[in-house]
Amino acid sequence: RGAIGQTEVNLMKNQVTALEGQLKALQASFTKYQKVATFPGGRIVGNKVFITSGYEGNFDDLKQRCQQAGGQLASPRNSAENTAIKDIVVLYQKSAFLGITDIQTEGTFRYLNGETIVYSNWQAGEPNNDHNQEDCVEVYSSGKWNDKSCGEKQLIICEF
Ligand code: 293
Ligand code: CA
Repeated sequence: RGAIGQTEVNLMKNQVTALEGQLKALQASFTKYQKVATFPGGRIVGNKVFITSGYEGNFDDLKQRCQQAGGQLASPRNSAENTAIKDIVVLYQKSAFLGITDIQTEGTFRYLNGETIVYSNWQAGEPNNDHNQEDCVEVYSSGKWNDKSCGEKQLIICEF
């Protein structure tokens, strides 16, 4: 187990220089793709990207389409994420379904993975389970939430 020689040091210096170049290229490419992802109906919050295709459908349809694309229905965990979703609702002038329901237990709203929600932004008087058939959650252009029948057609917003 000898000391690291000059040859190894020079090899490593070359490798660091090569990696620096690759990192710079990757950063430039990433910056470009962030612009692509946000034009015009996308929003980036932290590591999450929220985006719509403009498609409208019922909850099961939208859930399936986000999953098929490798993401999931938008599931805001804080106000910054909710604002990003609201911005997209305003842009498309159509309410959107979230990846949140109380299908499992009436009155307990959960993310699609079964975790109970850590953040909410209900409109006053909601959730009211109107006609005893509202297990899904729509976001209004105000950003406020309303529980709504899962069979209604809403705007798709996925998160990746
Ligand atoms: C009722 C009372 C309304 C409310 C509505 C929604 C339906 O009609 O004030 O806006 O329910 O909660 O999801
Ligand atoms: Ca309601």
